[in-house]
Amino acid sequence: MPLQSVDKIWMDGELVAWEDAKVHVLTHALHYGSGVFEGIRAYHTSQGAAVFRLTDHIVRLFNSAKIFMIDIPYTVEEIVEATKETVRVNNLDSCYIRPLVYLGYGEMGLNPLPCPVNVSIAVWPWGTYLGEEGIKHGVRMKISSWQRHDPNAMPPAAKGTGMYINSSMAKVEAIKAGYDEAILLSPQGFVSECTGENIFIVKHGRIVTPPVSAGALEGITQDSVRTIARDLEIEYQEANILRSDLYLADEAFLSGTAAEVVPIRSVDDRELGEPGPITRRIQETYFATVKGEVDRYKDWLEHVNK
Ligand code: PPE
Repeated sequence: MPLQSVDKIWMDGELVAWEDAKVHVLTHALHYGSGVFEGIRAYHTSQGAAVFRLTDHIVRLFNSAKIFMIDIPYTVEEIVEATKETVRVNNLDSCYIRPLVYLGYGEMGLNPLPCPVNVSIAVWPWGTYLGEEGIKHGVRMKISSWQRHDPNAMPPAAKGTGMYINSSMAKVEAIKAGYDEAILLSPQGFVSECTGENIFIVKHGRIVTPPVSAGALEGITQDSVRTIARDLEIEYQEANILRSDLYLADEAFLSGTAAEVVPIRSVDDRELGEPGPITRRIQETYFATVKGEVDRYKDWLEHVNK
């Protein structure tokens, strides 16, 4: 998806012109993947742009940094404010937001501790990640031959930049084979998640999603789905899922900030068909929520003009 440029990017406390937001080729993170990031979305609401669960995302950014022992030279509140400012100055009504904390220029080698820590926040307009068709009729999934991280090789709770090579390999494999997206299994053989989304099945009226121990990121959209399901009185459970559970599910869907809530129409060519009723209800409520149309979830929206 080609980037659509905007005016400014926040870099280490300053708003710089989009085309000047550059780094040195010896930036540590470029060589070793030593960074952590977030993916956030701002939506158009009746009170202007609002960032969905902004503070929760920034807290997770700090947690990712803690796991890798990266000291962010700002507070959560400062990054929250800087994020709002970046959306505001670019005059965007809705956009994707990418805060990035990365080890910068000045040191090389595998000891990251002496490296400078840099922070940037970029925003850009980003449409539906898996396509309009996908949102409406579901996406075709392939179980990847690549496994999700073993928790003792790479910590699934962290959104580390380098960890995403694993996702990219799975994505390429799926696309080359003619599918939309990949599903990764844990080293123990359980369903973990997708390349950048959590996964859910619906069986006998109950939503089931894999636990963190299966290597999935604790998704903020996943948590929103949990809350929405609870309020709609739909049973929701975290449990290990087998590959065959996907094939035999009544419904399945995925969730993530970039992807939002997307139905799954087939897994390894086993058809699940058009989106089912539970998937639809969750999806509709989620889209209404992010636009500020559901009163009980108004606190999830952090308005940029307040
Ligand atoms: N699992 C992974 C591996 C993941 O990267 C994401 C977000 C999720 C689950 C869902 O988490 P959440 O966004 O909190 O609901 N992936 C981000 C990056 C995607 C990208 O292509 O880049 C995102 O959706 O912004």
